[in-house]
Amino acid sequence: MASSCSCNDEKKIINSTNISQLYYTDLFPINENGNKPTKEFLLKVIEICLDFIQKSNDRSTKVIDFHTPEELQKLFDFSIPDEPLNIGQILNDCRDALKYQVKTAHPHFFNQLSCGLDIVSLAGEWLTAAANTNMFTYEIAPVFILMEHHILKKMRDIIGFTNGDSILCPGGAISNLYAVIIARHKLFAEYKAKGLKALSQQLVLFTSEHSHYSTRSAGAVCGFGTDNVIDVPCDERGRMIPSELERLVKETISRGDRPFFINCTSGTTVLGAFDQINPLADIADKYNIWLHVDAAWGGGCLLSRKHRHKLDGIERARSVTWNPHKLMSTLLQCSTVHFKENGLLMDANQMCADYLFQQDKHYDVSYDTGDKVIQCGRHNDIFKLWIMWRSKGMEGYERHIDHLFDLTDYMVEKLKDRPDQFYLIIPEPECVNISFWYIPTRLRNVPHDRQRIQELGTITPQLKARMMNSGTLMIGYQPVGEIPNFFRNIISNSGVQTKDIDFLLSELDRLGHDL
Ligand code: HLD
Repeated sequence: MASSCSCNDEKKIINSTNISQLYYTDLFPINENGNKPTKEFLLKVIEICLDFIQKSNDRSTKVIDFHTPEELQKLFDFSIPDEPLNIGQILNDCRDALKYQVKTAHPHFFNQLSCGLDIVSLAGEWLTAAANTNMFTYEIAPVFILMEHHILKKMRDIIGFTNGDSILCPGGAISNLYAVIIARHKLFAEYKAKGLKALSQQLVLFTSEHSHYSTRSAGAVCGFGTDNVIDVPCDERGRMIPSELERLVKETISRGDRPFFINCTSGTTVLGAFDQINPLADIADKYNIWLHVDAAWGGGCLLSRKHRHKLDGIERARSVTWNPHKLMSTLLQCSTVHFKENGLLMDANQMCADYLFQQDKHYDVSYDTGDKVIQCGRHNDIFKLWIMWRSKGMEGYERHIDHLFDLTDYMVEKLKDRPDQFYLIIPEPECVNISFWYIPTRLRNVPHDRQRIQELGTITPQLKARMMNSGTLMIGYQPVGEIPNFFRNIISNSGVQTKDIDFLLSELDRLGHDL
């Protein structure tokens, strides 16, 4: 560590034009005079990030430089050395990490529910990292706690909850877990102290067969067991069938068990289906069952006058999950859960740790939100949402959502124009998920029977492998129930244009016609 931390050398080091030879000890906070090298180092890191962002927005670059895990272990030095590495090496490490990273902001990346990179939200994430605070008390995060308060109230207003409470969570699955915990608390408040013995009946949860696996996971985590999370059949568009739900609820009651939680999905992960909330809410009311709406994916539609109707009846739910890091394009992660009734989160989860949540502080301790949650420390996920929302305003966000759906319509039209090459599984998608098979030349003029469907299911992962190896395009695939592997294309990057959809279709044909 030749140049590190020798105070006599400090002036020489700081005046040096080559920061590569410096060490972490020459930067803040070890070097209290480290302003200049710290600034130079961070500006270089920003340059590396800007280069990555510029390439991600350049359609002539690849989406991915794919290597197998074995190859990447050889290409990249993951080891921790005994001796400190100099800043030059640290900058190289930063560059290399991004070199092999998938460009999820590239307009030819259609692989995940969260695509794209909003620049204002990114600025928010950078500022958040600089502030580096924990979100458990007002004491150490006053501005960000009040920001959460305002934005979460705004989101509840948009949902149609006139009162209530909310919290930001690490991901939609945990948001859904909170809903189950709070529903259980509402029914059996003594569970908190007495545990499983407090449950006088077997509690049963209902969710559609197409819903996210997190309701099942919450059933396992909360002590009900996955056998007591019942999959409700769906119609051909992937929406829960209300009459099937009622049949299963009645069956549960006749067994002597207690139906207690209905998870209604607004935007299923694969097909993008919206369960019809009102008929499910009628059943929830009739049998006094907690209704949760998992709008992790589709919640963004609430910002659009054109698409909001897909969530009609959402205000009848007792809880709602809504992830701004999906349709709203806030940087990962940003996930919220909202409750119609105020006070339940605190009541269910409060542990009153007196080294954090002292009740005799000199301010209103209801702003110490850390005692409402099961996780203690919370990352600041609000600033990147707040600043992005301010930059767009309500109008800009509506345009953002409408643009994604307009492009989806465009792509569906183009697929319908080429029925020899593409087979749409859901002809009229409800969300920005487009489910389809690509048909290679040899399967074009054959009947669409079981055998062709099986072959298309085999071809799909082969075409995905070609995409990854060529690095030009990424689209996800999966089977659903009886339907073998098919592509699920997601348009959630507001930078995508019609020319990118045109590229997607011709690139699939270029890569796959001879399969
Ligand atoms: O469960 C999730 C599935 C996906 C996806 O298929 O892209 C959650 C997310 O994405 C996500 O972005 O939080």
